[in-house]
Amino acid sequence: MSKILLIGDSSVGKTSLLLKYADNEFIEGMPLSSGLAQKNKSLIINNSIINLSIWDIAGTEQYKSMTQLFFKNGQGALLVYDKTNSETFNCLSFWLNELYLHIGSDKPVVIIANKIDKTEDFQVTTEQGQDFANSNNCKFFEVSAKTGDGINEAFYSLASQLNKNIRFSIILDPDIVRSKKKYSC
Ligand SMILES: Nc1nc2c(ncn2[C@@H]2O[C@H](COP(=O)(O)OP(=O)(O)O)[C@@H](O)[C@H]2O)c(=O)[nH]1
Ligand SMILES: [Mg+2]
Repeated sequence: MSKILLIGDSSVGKTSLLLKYADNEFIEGMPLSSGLAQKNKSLIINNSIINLSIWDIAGTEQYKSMTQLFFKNGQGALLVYDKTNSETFNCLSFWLNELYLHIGSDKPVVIIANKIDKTEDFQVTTEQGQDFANSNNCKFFEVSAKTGDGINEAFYSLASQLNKNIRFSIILDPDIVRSKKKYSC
């Protein structure tokens, strides 16, 4: 089971993305949630099953006390902003820094621009989002928790990077590296 985190400013649509992805549900004007939510979802990548445990956090007052529990053993994250609210885009660096502090800078992060169904209200261009993602070595997806557009692709991307990380950690296992050396030198 790989624990992945949904993170980003309040109201960007983190809980909506979780509900849409895990349960195919969308609630218009969803009441503000608080506390931790968690859902499991499995997907198949290259013939192997990846089990995701997806964690969502809400509520600014409670945020601090739940921080440790939320981040603990996080293997990667979906960092979400709202394409119709540039303030949430401007906070991406803050959240990225939080992630790196708590789960390490070696973990995959996918940047998500949500609410692309609200085409009249865009405040952040695709290029701005893509540039931010590129300069931070992250993949980038534009999605809508309302229509479902792009969501599977975003989660699949993160899951496949977790897969690679697992492979890397096997390849880089010092014992294996040592034993390889023994035989090849
Ligand atoms: N139109 C539209 N509204 C959305 C979308 N995602 C979330 N919302 C709405 O935005 C508000 C905040 O969403 P929520 O999931 O609670 O955000 P959170 O605070 O990040 O968990 C709710 O009223 C949602 O119904 C989306 O993709 N499109
Ligand atoms: Mg929420």
